[in-house]
Amino acid sequence: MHNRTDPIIAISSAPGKGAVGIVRISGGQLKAFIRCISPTLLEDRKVKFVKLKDTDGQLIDEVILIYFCGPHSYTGEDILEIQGHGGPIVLQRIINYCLKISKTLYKSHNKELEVLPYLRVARPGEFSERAFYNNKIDLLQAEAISDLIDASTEQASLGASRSLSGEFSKEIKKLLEEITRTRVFLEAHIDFPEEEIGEIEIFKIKQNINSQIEITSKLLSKTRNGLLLRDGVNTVISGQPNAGKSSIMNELCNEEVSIVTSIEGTTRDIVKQSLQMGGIPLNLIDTAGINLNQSVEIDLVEKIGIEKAWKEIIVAELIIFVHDLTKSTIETYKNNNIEILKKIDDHRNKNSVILHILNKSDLMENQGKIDEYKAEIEKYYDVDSLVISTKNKESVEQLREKILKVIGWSQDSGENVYIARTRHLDSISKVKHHLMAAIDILEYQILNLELIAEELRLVQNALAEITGEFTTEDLLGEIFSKFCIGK
Ligand SMILES: Nc1nc2c(ncn2[C@@H]2O[C@H](COP(=O)(O)OP(=O)(O)O)[C@@H](O)[C@H]2O)c(=O)[nH]1
Ligand SMILES: [Mg+2]
Repeated sequence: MHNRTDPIIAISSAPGKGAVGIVRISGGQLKAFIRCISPTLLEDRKVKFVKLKDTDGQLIDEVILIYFCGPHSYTGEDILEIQGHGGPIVLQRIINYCLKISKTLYKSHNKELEVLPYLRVARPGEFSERAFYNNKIDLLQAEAISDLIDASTEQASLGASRSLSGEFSKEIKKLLEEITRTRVFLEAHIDFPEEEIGEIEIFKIKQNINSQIEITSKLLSKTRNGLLLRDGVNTVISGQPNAGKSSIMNELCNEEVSIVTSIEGTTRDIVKQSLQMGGIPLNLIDTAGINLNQSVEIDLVEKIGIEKAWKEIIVAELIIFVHDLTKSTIETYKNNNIEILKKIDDHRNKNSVILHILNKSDLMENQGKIDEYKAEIEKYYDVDSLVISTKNKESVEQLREKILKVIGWSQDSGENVYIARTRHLDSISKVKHHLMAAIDILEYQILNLELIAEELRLVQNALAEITGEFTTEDLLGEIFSKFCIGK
């Protein structure tokens, strides 16, 4: 376990080559160190041009130094940024030089001291971890920094900036304050039982908790959206051969990523493509059509393709199941769909969603037949479905809208969504659960203030878990270890 106060050093710019590269050092006191590498003293937040020379006098690089005096820095400690030329070797040489300098000795009060004892290379995320422990940012903001760097769509980037600016934290803290107030009110009555709680007080507590449940529900749906923004949706296109799966894949991707032919079994391997839909990252996977028709000979390659398709279905979050309308009156076709969908239902992730797409509407002369099949499907599977034709741009657009709808993305919330993680969703769900339990005690059980107060305490913990005030060391370690080095 590394010490949390050791000075740390790392390359903070992106790996690879660039015009400029940045080495960053953070530590409690960097003044003595700076004196060794800069001929003159550095002022807080002022830049200085320096020729960095190795101990043998060899020029390492011409650099710019920027000093941020703690606590007014990213980590809350002293920070020195060394901006050199952006090559991996030269930046590594700067690091090696700093590590060497840190071991040199200087005299102070007739004692010989190391310039910067314990300077070491930083672990991933260690600068941000320090910022968190020094109360410069809370955990939500620290995570937002990492998410901002990783954002794969503009919407995700906006959502991360919003979290980083503290908007998400503010909502959590406001809810926490409300709950604390209700709990204090309850505890006062527990501590002084002679002041018996009256009808009016109970009504007030109930009202407070109900309004907190309402706030939590809104927060929950916002968080779900934030999660979509960050993690995207693993989407598998499935169905029997020739239904138009690859055509749908190509239309959604706006390019020919999958081969489309009228020959059954054209798609054998899985085809993956990442795209964004309304700002949501979608990992789209086209698969081999599932062939149950025993009379058709399936070759070994197609068989492997179908096995791969099943593996993707099992982990998918959205399954787009494509029906071929032109076969909607063929009994064996329909029975095969029933059998495949039953198997999908048995194997899929519990939280996944199935979207039924009825394709090739352009080939149907009789609208009545389409309506009939749609009604049949919706009744049998108890779901909503969408009729499309991949040959028609308008219906592909409807498909896009439908996908966003079934994954739970509400367009209007796109404007003020915060980026979120599964752990936030879990904690907010916990908050709602304990608030409901508190109401349950109030309404249906013998009035027990201690039990209600206990539920509210659990709510407080769950909220504090989100901002990092009440988060275990292990979890914190895990969160920061996923950051990039130098951040
Ligand atoms: N007319 C028409 N043909 C389609 C439509 N969608 C797909 N097809 C055709 O159906 C055949 C099979 O399509 P494909 O996308 O390869 O199906 P997959 O086997 O499910 O991937 C190809 O000849 C496509 O051109 C559609 O909406 N209308
Ligand atoms: Mg295909």
